[in-house]
Amino acid sequence: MRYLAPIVVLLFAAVGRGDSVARFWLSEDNAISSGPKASVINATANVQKTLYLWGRPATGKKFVNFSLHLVANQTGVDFVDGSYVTHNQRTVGVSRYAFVLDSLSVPALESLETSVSVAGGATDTLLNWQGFTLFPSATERGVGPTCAQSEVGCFIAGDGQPAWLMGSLAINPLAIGAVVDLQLQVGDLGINQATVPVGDYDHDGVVATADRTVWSSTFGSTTQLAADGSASAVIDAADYTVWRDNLAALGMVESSALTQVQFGGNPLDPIYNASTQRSISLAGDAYDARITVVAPATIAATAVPEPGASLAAFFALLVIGTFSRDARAERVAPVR
Ligand SMILES: [Ca+2]
Ligand SMILES: [Ca+2]
Repeated sequence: MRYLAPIVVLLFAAVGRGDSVARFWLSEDNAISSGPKASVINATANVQKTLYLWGRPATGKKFVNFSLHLVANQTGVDFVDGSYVTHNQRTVGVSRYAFVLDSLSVPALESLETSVSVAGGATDTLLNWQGFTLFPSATERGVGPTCAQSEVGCFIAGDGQPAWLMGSLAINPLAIGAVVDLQLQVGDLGINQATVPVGDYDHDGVVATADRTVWSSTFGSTTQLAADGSASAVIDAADYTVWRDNLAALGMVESSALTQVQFGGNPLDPIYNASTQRSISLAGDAYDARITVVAPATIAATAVPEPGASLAAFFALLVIGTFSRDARAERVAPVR
């Protein structure tokens, strides 16, 4: 019994890491992410700022399609038209998403496209920020489960899990004093994932000869672990056996109903079903980014002095102190 508590804690830790949940979050970070979070941002009025969209599929899966909305809860921050980018290069010669255009579907199915709706000429709403790979292939592979193939914009986040840079947009803070909350929602066209079969070391959806090449080219490595099918933290003979035993296995594209999504970084935030809970923010969902618009002078007044300035002040005090001691010495000298 005495070992039960640690085991339960470990189980909760594994669940708490959201292994079965896909995640998206907003951040000012563009080079590496600390992991899922809700960002608190001070933004100077009329100075554009870039926000980055990060994503992480559920463990062992990859994003095939994603469609998101970004909504503001009030006026005061403008989403800059034409600044919306869906990051599509996976690695050299391989895209994350195919270009898709089907104007007959409702809403229109457009890959790597966004549309913006400004409700009542006031509160900005970015609709269908998305990318689609309808038929995963060697050249269009979605966003994988690990940073394994020198993918563009894939990093190990501060929590030790992979994080993918999915997109970016510019915002223009307008109304000084405004505190605007931004929230991500599942978009009109949902979010799909695909399972990555064991032995599919290049994440193209099938266990094939190319995966053996990944294994052989990284044999012995403890840092490039794409081909560590045995999960032993080293590329070894056991990984070849895993590959051989699963040769020709195929990944399965799952329906959006099987995709659970959490936005931001609060583990208590609601979990969305990517099929039935689109275009809504569920009750209790905390903001994904809170933008406080400040006047330029506010930032200057509260800025921390630079080290050089502190050093200059220190030397000024030193000089004054030395001068004061000398003056005292002169004053007391006649008494001696
Ligand atoms: Ca493969
Ligand atoms: Ca291994």
